Amino acid sequence: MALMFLSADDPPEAWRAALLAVIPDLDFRIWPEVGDPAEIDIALVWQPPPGELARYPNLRAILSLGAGIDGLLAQPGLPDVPIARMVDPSLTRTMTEYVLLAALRHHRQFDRFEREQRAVRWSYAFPPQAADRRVGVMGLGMLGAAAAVSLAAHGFPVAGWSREAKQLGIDSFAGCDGLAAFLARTDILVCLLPLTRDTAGILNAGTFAGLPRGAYVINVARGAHLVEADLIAALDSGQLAGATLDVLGEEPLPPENPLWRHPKVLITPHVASYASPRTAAEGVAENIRRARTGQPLLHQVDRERGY
Ligand code: NDP
Ligand code: OXD
Repeated sequence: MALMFLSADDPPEAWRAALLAVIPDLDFRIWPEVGDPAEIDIALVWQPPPGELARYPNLRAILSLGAGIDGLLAQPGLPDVPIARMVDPSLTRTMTEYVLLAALRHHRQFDRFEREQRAVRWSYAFPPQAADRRVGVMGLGMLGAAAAVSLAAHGFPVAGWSREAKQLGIDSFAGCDGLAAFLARTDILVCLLPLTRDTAGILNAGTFAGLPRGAYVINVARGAHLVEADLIAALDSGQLAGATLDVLGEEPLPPENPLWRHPKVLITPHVASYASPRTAAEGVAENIRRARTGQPLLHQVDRERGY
C-alpha cells in the first residue's frame, strides 16, 4: 500500500515530512516515480493529467489538495472511489485574508487612488464607512462562511447566499428564490461557490443587472463562474465599478485577453488561498486511515451534487 503524491503546484517534500510525522510508516511516492501502479491505494492530487487516475487499479480514495473538485470530477475514467476535498485552517485563513484585502481595497478606494496616481492627480474624497457598504458572499461553505463572518467583524453589513439558509449571525438568503433580494442589497459581491452545473456562468449580465449600480465583484471561486464578456460590458456601462479576479476561464490568462488591460480589473494568478502541509496533514492522515479501514472520509464529495 502506497500513497501517490501528484501536483505541479504543491511542495512534495514538505508534504512528505508533514505526513510522515503523523504516519511514520507511510510509503509516500511522488509522481511520476510511483513504481507499480497496483501498489498505489491513495492518491493525493491536484490537477492530475487527464486519465492518469484510471491507471491505478487498487485505488481506495482520492484526496484532493484543493477545496474545489470540479476538475477532478471532470477527469476521464475517474475511478469510482470516495473523493475528499481539502479542508484546512490555512486554506480558510488565506482565503479570508484575500477577500478582506480585495473588499477593503475597493471600499477604501485604493483601486481609484491607483488610477489617480497614474494620472498624477490628488483627488480627495471623504472616506466611506464600512457600515454603508453592503457585502454579499455567494457560497457559505468552509471558505465563504469564514470570509463572511470576518467581513462582518470589520463592520460591513454582510449577507450570504447558499442552497440552504444558514445561522452565522449574518443575513442569510437561500436558493433561486432568494437570489434577487440578495443581489439587490449587495454593493460588493464575493463569489465562493463550487463550480457545478447549477453555478457555472452565474456571474453573468442578469446577475450584474440585479446588483445596485456601481457594485463591485470579487471572484475567487472558478473562472467558469464568470461570463467575461458580460463583465466587460457591465464595467464599461458603469453598472459595475470594478472587479478583482483570482480565477479565470483560461489559466494562465492569455496575454491577448482584454481583462489584463481593463482599467477597472485587478487580476491575480489563482493565489487567493492554499493549503499548508503543516496544518493540513492531520486531516489528510485521518482520511488515509479511514480509506484503509473502509470508513467514510472526512469532507467526502457528493459526486451527484458536484461538491
Ligand atoms: P464548500 O463546499 O464548503 O461550500 C460551498 C457552498 O456553496 C455551500 O454553502 C453551498 O450551499 C453553496 N452552494 C453550492 N451550490 C449552490 C447553489 N446552486 N446555489 C447556492 N449556493 C450553493 O466549498 P468551500 O467553501 O470549501 O470552497 C468554495 C470554492 O472556492 C471551491 O469549490 C473552489 O472552487 C474555490 N476555491 C478557490 C481557491 C482559490 O485560490 N481561488 C482556493 C480554494 C477554493 P449549502 O451550504 O447550502 O450546501
Ligand atoms: C482550490 C484552489 O480549489 O486552490 O483549493 O483553487
